[in-house]
Amino acid sequence: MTATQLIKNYCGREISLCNDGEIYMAIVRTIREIGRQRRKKESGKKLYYISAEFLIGRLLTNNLINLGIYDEVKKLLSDNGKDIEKYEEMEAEPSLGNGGLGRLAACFLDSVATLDLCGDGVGINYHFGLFKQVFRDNLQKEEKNPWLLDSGFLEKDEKTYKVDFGDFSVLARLYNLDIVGYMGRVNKLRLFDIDTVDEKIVKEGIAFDKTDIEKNLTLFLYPDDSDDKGRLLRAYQQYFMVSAGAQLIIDECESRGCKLYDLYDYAVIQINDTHPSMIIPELIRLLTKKGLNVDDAIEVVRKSCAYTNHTILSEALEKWEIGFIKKVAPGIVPIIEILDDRVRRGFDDSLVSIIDNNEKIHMANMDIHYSKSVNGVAALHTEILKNTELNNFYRIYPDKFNNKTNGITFRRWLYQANPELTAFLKELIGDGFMKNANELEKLKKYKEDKGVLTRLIQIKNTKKVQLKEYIFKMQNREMLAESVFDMQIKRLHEYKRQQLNALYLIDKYFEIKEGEIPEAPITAVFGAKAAPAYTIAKDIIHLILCLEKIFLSDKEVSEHLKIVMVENYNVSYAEKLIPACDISEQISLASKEASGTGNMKFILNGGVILGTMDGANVEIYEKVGKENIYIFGDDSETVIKRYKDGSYKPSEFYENNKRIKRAVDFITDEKMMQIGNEICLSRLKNELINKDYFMTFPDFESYKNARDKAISDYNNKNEWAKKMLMNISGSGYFSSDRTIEEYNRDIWHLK
Ligand code: 26Q
Repeated sequence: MTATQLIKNYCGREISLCNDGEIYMAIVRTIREIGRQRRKKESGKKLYYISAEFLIGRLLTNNLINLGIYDEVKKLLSDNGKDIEKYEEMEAEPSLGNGGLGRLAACFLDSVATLDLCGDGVGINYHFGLFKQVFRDNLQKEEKNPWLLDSGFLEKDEKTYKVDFGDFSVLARLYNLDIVGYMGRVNKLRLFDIDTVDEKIVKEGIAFDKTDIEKNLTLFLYPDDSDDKGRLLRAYQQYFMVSAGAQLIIDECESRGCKLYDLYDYAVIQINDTHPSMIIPELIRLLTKKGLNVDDAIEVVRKSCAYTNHTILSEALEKWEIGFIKKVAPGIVPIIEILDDRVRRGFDDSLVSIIDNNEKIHMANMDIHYSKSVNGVAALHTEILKNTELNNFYRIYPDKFNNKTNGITFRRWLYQANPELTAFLKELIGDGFMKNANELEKLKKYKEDKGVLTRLIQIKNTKKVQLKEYIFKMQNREMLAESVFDMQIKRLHEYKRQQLNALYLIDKYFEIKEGEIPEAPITAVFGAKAAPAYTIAKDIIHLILCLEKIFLSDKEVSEHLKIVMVENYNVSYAEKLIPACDISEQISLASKEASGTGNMKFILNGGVILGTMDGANVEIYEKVGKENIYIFGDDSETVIKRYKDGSYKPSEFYENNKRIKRAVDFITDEKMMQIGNEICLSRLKNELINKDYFMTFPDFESYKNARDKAISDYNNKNEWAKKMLMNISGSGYFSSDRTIEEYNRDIWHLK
């Protein structure tokens, strides 16, 4: 049956007579039905991508595109007087992730299915997911983010698995979501939940009783872990995910013919950062329960697991107190002790042991010893891991370490987010790039073609006008479509340096007040959530929101400089923002951003990067050429050296650099105090002057110069459009199809 027939059937009567809810559900059921038909029988080896986050975004449009029925459905609806956009907007965005790591997992699942590989995601079905961000009194407030009822894509499975915690057991219930490859196969995202969870226990904002595990286990992603109760809940979540996941894997492999001692021929388990690391001891435990001896179980697991590191920040290199794990998952403690004992006997280096002298378990260390592959996510990041952070491990296992530079799915970040640009590219170079992203290079020959460059500018303007209208609708904020759209949209973190961006904007404000008008009006867009317990990050949001108000109410300033901070930045918002961006801010302190993937989405849509030589920016620089990217700031070697010798004194910069002092002092200026919170603002100011751990001041001047230059260059439309074109044509390498082909070639060996 065609999509048209299916939708008509599910509607049960004339489409034009149905209400929106009925039509929405008919589309969803049609997608599910066609998905069912495209599912393939599984045999042999399968990938299990296990992750605490899957930031998949809305599914309706994506699935219609990937099934190849978008145009058909759109026409059917419009023939009946309905606009497809309405149904696209009705879908609640699944709230199952936070940032880059979760979005990467989603892009990977898309590419795995598109490349016709057999592989599922494994994670948790969080009812309220990551919190919903609202702004009140220029502060971030957190609210619950219910999404389950308004999605329709999640399907309950009859499978359940018993998970034994130290003091009680729960039944893990499986839910499935179809992952539809582009003209490819259909895989699944497997999400575990418990039936006893009780949404009603969430009272004010996102506050709830953290001790009532049977009621709260799957409510939130990353519950506040600033106290022991919160940390304990995180440990329960992690063990829940890996125990149910391990049972599912063993179950499925056995049904495909696995005899357990050959598990690695049936499963490859990619561990996404350390959140799922307990799957290693859990699998060993389960295999020994099923009769394997410990030595065999360890070897089987080592050959089945692979670990990806996404950060070198110490906060994310998880360490669990052994006492916690004894309470949550006593069954794996003796296994972890055996694993640690073997390491200690094998290597005379306490830095590579699993359990340290403070009785803490270093999850990454366990991953590295007991998996077959360790990868970083961009060339620079992998080099830093090998040469500094994980050097002791690299010297033991040089062959395990490998790089897999991140990528993004072009289906969502080009075809879906920017149909106007996609259509134009097809016109120019045919549709070969849709299967082979490297064909975007063909665009280079149009570098001097005025007609092509003009069209690129027109498309960018179209996307800017669309965004302007959307933001007006959502936040009642006016934007000038003719201004430079400069964007920094990512998790809020000091190392990403939203504060550096804000200091520039304060400096610009002073320049304007002194009559120095920017060469083009500037709209600085921010989108960022701060972890609820991350005080300084919330202070930075407060600063940005206050600046937004001050600039807006100042007539001299507002026509030249505006800030727009979007509320509750998420994947759906990103799809609207990215195609409309002129300058993309990728300004992390060199050496700190493992890769970044937003950077890739921007260049694919003709946004020009203003950034440091960090993460994947380094590789983007190589692909697009130095005239087409604005690089500033100290490089990673300088930064690493400065940390080592402890020579950085922010107060010296503050005292000696007038611009820096003026901008920093403004944080507690009278104007700020009138609308801001004194405690937050003083705290932030002090932090900068006395600590500035992520070294914003040393990069300030070169950042200012580079940003001013970019804004001035923007005025030369033709030259700017050339940069856009070179960015688009150099972006093919950053397709997640390329990344997944490399994972499969080097690690997974599927098919
Ligand atoms: C750790 C301990 C306790 C609580 C929370 C966490 C925690 C939570 C989330 C640690 C890390 C994360 C998320 C990390 C993340 O998103 N990393 C990003 O991964 C992207 C994909 O590889 C990279 O492109 C980004 O550079 C990296 O920041």
